[in-house]
Amino acid sequence: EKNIRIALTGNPNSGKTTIFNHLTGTRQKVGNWPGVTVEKKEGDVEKFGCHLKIVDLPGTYSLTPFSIEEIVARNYILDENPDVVIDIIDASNLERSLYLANQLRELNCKVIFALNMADLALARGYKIDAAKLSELLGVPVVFTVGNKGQGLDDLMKTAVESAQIDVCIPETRKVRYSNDIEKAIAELRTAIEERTGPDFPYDRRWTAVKLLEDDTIIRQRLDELLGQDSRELMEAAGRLRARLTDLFHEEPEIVLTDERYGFIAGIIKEVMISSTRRRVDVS
Ligand code: GDP
Ligand code: K
Ligand code: MG
Repeated sequence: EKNIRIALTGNPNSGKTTIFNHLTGTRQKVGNWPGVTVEKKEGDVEKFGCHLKIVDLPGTYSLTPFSIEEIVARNYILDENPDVVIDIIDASNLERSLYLANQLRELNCKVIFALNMADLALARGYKIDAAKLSELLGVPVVFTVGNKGQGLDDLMKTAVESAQIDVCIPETRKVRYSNDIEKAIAELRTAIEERTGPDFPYDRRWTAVKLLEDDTIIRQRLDELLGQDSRELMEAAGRLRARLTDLFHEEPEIVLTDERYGFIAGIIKEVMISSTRRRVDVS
């Protein structure tokens, strides 16, 4: 019997816990993440002849390690390497959800999207072209209504299938930053490639991006993994950061974030069919 480890991610209130409860029923283990008072929920499910171990990660809007929830969620994905990550997306708030979704894609973990709250999206008159979204982002997409259990079988089937095939998101489907940033990423990526072997645990493009953003946790991890080589990488990253700051008059992490939002806005334009959109929010 095959063991498959599944992690649920998503923005707060996207329906993660609702879906987790539906999937695992009473077979749940509740505790805390090591060292922090953030709740950890795990559950075991037998399905499609597989043993599924499902973990409900803390809700976050991003994987930029600013909050303890973001750090816990990102560390889990980096260290535990789940076979598949299910990102629970609030389909009635697609644009907001895509920032995290896109960061998961950059991390190069295996990810599928649950477009949850499909009922609310429909009630608000949002029509989402799921096939297009899936094609543009290179990620399987399944509609769900978590509190009614709708779509969850389909979701689990897609998760189990994804976990068992060797796919990754093509580079052409990832965010392309502006030329000067791409040049810096390429330079740093080459430097990383020169100093790392086949057992280097992280995606190299992603690592280059994190160093350009001066991500403290990733700097520490590289220091532990690579020693002297990591100091050379930090120096290279420092030079490139200075060059980009000169060019953009802004720190690279700000520019990169802006460009990610630009990429997402472009995706939204292509997948939202909003001619029937009407406001139902009461203010
Ligand atoms: P979490 O913060 O991501 O764990 O979100 P929860 O699972 O706590 O869900 C937040 C709220 O959304 C709860 O009141 C759920 O009952 C509700 N909810 C979850 N999924 C759906 C859905 O597909 N449609 C609707 N209308 N409500 C949902
Ligand atoms: K909640
Ligand atoms: Mg929750």
